[in-house]
Amino acid sequence: MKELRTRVVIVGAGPAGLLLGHLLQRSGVDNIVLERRSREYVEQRVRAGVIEFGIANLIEDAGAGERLRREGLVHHGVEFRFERNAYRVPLSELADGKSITVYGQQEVVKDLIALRLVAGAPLLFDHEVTVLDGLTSDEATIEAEGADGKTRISCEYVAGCDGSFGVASRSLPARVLRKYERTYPFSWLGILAEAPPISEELIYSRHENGFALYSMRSPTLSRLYLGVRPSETLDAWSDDRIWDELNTRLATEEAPEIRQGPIVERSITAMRSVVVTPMRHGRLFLAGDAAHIVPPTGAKGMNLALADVRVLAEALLAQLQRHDDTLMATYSKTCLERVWRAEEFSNYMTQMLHPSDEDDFENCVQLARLRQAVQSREASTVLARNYVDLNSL
Ligand code: RFL
Ligand code: PHB
Repeated sequence: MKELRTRVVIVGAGPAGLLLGHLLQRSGVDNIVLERRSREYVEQRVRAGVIEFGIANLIEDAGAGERLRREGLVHHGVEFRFERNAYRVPLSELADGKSITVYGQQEVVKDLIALRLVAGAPLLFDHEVTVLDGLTSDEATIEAEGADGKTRISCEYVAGCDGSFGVASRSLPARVLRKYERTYPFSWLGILAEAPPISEELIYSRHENGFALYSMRSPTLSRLYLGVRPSETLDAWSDDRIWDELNTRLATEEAPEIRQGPIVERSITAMRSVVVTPMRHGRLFLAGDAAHIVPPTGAKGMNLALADVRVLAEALLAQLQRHDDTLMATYSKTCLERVWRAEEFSNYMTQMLHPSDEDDFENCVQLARLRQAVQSREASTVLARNYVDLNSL
């Protein structure tokens, strides 16, 4: 077995783990990032696309925003469609001039990997962490398995940035762990299509047949989603059926039909809300999806993950450089207040936009909520502020 030592072991090279590794490295704190997948896999994994105002600044301040600023699409509004009408919520006007940036999560990941490789900092792909030990003793140890055998690393702290169902959250002892969960009776079928977007802004639509979302990645790539039943599989969704359903659900009196193009990626994702507490146990800190999942309707998952890292990097640096552990002591509480705000907003967006198959009372309430969201300045201001910058409010 190979034996290594470092100050912080980071489990997972998603946006959370990579940003944390970079922020620590930049301040002179040695760390090792371990990722169970290959570099190609994590760089191609299509996921989030909306970056909040304050999180785009965080990425830029970290020195990783050069391509994001050049290629990211800045949006000042978002559209809601229901009952065949379209309503624009002027995000920037309602949220102190702030905007969102549409830039793929895998592009953020590529940018952070490139920075790390230039710095020559250790980033071990194809290494799966299997054991976390010594979390409440003088030294933590982790074990990872790779093609070249096993590696054991001793360290002062472990950052569990290993996504949902990861080994890190499973290492919290049952007596301290509390998990809050909700599953929704929908999944999202997402596609990436080589077709120019039909709109300059995102469109969230509620139709009797279900939810639809029009998003994009670039002037030539569209990203679209359909709300489907959790039991559905991709075999039941031919390309024609996907496009027909998108056209039906996004239709208004005036809107043009969607531009179709080759579908280059497709997947179905279940919708869940999960919060794992506490986010710290001894030498272990959880960040990102390892600690919490939100349904994607609020576009908050990656933003939440990076916002955790903003707090965690500061807390670790205070301890490792100045022996000040006050920020570490409050890490879990500080993050969870924001996490629950994001859970609430994501739940609100989800419940407002996904019609129920069974409950017509619920459907009428949803429409009342949507009308209020787009017609009342107070309601649309709350929505806009949360959508644009919840994690930095
Ligand atoms: P990640 O990105 O899942 O990264 C975790 C990494 O850990 C690795 N790993 C391990 N490595 C070593 N040893 C082990 N034992 C390991 N176990 C796991 C994994 O391979 C992986 O590389 O978590 P992170 O960094 O916390 O980032 C969270 C985000 O990925 C997630 O919240 C977002 O993608 C959620 N999300 C969205 N978030 C937004 O902010 N805006 C959006 O518009 C948005 N849209 C979405 C989304 C998620 C979606 N899906 C597919 C879940 C749309 C969708 C459809
Ligand atoms: C995306 O572009 O992938 C996206 C946008 C908004 C969401 C979720 C996903 O709410």
